Parts: sequence; structure tokens; C-alpha cells
Amino acid sequence: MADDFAPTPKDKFTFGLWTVGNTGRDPFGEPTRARLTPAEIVDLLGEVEGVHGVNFHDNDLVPIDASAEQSEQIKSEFAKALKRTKIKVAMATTNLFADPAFRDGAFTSNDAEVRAYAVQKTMRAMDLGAEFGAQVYVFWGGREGTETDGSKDPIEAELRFRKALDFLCEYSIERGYDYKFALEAKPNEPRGHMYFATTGHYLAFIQTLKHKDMVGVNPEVAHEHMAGLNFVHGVAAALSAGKLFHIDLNDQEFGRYDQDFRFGAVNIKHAFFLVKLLEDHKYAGFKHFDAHAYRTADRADVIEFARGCMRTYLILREKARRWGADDEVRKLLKQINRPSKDLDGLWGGYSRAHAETLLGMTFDRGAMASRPLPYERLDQRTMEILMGIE
Ligand code: GCO
Ligand code: MN
Ligand code: MN
Repeated sequence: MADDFAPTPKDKFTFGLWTVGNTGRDPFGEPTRARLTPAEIVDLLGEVEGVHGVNFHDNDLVPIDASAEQSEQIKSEFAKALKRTKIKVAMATTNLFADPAFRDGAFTSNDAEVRAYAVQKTMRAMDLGAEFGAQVYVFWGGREGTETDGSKDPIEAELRFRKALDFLCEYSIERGYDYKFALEAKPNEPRGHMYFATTGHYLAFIQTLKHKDMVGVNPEVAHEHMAGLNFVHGVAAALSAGKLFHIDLNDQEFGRYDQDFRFGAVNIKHAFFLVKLLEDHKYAGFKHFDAHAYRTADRADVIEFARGCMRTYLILREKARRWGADDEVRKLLKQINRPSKDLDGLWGGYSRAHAETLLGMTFDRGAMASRPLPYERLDQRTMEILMGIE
């Protein structure tokens, strides 16, 4: 029987080397899975089937202390694995958080030498990404933040971050890389408090950049849920600003540590409205599963984890189609929307005549307040569609 939910590269699903390559190490315990080479991770993704691309931090591919010879060797094996699996490199990024040199931040560090090193490391990582055809370049400021706000003036920190981005935009332009930069917010972890805590912070910040057209956002489900926010609304803000350049899909219980669960594993209703939003508004970028398998998983289960992320997305895409075609949903949507071109036109564009007409109108508050809004029924029908009741 044909599988309706089998992904294809056209779906633009991607995984980071650090996601399916995650070894299960956590703050309390040692790895539970063997470390795979970049080429072995690409082969694993090939086994998953239907994956479009792979993403990497500079040091996922080439360790920070590799010699020139080792680096060439790793890159050549990685390139061969990409060729045999037909997997593409979609996005690249810089590891500006693991090395102790970055213990107090990278671009926002108080140490000018660390700041210069962070910019240099990013330029080199951009070169590496471009060598493999990456189109998107993500910035996640893992250590950009504080535990004590006595340590840094947050306005000075923002200024440093802005200067770094302005410089790196010029570098990308000068080298002809054509990167789209995508800024990824997170409220905390690993720092006690991270700058640019939400996608909304970044949307405002982007407007202050020299090359704002080439910079957008990379929202992540878990990060906004850690902050107790509605992720769908954050993504909608990015979409309507034309700034959704990339997306990190995973799942997360509200208020917990950064769990990075399989997409849709926790809150199927949020995941449904997210997929519906992305599909309704024809988001055409990469869909990156920035998640990892449970610490208990072995290699076979890691493959199931990766399949599960994509399968859940495709099932929800089908559910969104059914929701839109459902007779009862359609009837309810008709009932709850009361369009009027005349009324909307009155305040859709300002004129003194329109203002005066509007000022002169009387409104029947009682009638407005008594029109039915059967949202209980709408939500129950949504849940039934999600639970498979036709
Ligand atoms: C996290 C982040 C990272 C970034 C990655 C790409 O919580 O650790 O989500 O996985 O997405 O570093 O920049
Ligand atoms: Mn994350
Ligand atoms: Mn992420």
C-alpha cells in the first residue's frame, strides 16, 4: 500500500549533524550512543529516506583543533556521503558557545579579543558553509547573555551584536555568498538570561541593521514554549513581516528545560495550527528538525525519531487540508465571520469624510454582544479531526 505520508526532498525537511548525531550526553550523564563521523550521519539520514538536507555548525564538521590535513580528509568524506545519498547542505552556522573562550559571550563578550575571534570564526564558518552550498546562515547566540546584569550594559551588548551582524552582512555580500541570515532567539539555557529572548525581540532588532533585507529569523518551537509563548503567533509575526527565513521544529513541555523532543511529540494541537499556518501561507523555506532522540534510543530508534518528525508534519498537513474542507468547520467559519466592504472601507484609508461618517454612526452594542460565536463547537470539531473522527 502506498504511504501517503512518505516525505520527499521536495518537502525541504532538514536535520542538523548535531540532531541525529546527538550522543545522549546530558548534564547528569555520559553519552549513550556512539559518536558518528559527519559522513556516517549523512549515511544515516540517507537511510531515513526523503530527507532534503543537512545542516552543520563549523565544528560539527571540522573540530575546532583539527589540522589542515584532517580538515581536508573530513570534508572529502562528507562530500562523498552527500553525493551517494543525494542529500544537500541547506544551512550552516557557527559554534560560538562550546569553547571556554566564549564563556561570557561571543559578539557581546566584554573582551575585545573574544569579540574579534568570534567574528573571525564566523567568517571562516561562512566560507565553510558556502563551500558546501549552504543557502541560509543561522545565528544563535548561545552564550550571548548574562547571569548577573552587573556584568554588562545590555545596550552596549546590543550595539556589539549589531556591529558584528553589519560587518558579516558586508562579508557575505563581498564574497558573493548570497546567504540569507536567520537569527534564532532563546530566553535562557545555557545562560541564565539570554539577550534577544524571543523572535519578537529579533524582529524589532532587524530593523536597526544596515542590511536588513538579508536578515530574517529562525524561530524554534521549544524556545518560545520555554518562555510560555504561543509559537504560532510568533511565527505569524515573522511571516507577515516577510522575515521567516528558516524554522526550527521540535517540541517541548511548557516551562521545562530545553527538551528538544521529536516534532509534535508533546502538543499536537499547537503543532497542528503551526503546520496549518505554514501551509496556508505557503512558507517555502527549509523545515529543520532541531530535535534529538530520547537518551534511551539506539541507532534504529534514532532513525524512527527522524522519520517520526517528518511523518507527523505530513500527517498534520493532511489534517489541515481536511479541516479546511470539513463541512461543519466551513459552516462555523461562515457563521463567525461577518464581512462588510463598506464598513471596513470606512477606516481602511483615512479621509476627513470617512472620519466624519464614522464619528456620526451609532452602534448597537447589545446586538454585537449577542451574536453567537460557537468556538466551543469549532474547537471540539478541530479536536475530533485531529483524533481521527471523520
Ligand atoms: C539550542 C539551539 C541550537 C541552534 C543551533 C543552530 O537550543 O541549542 O536550538 O540547536 O539551533 O546552534 O544555530
Ligand atoms: Mn533549541
Ligand atoms: Mn535551534
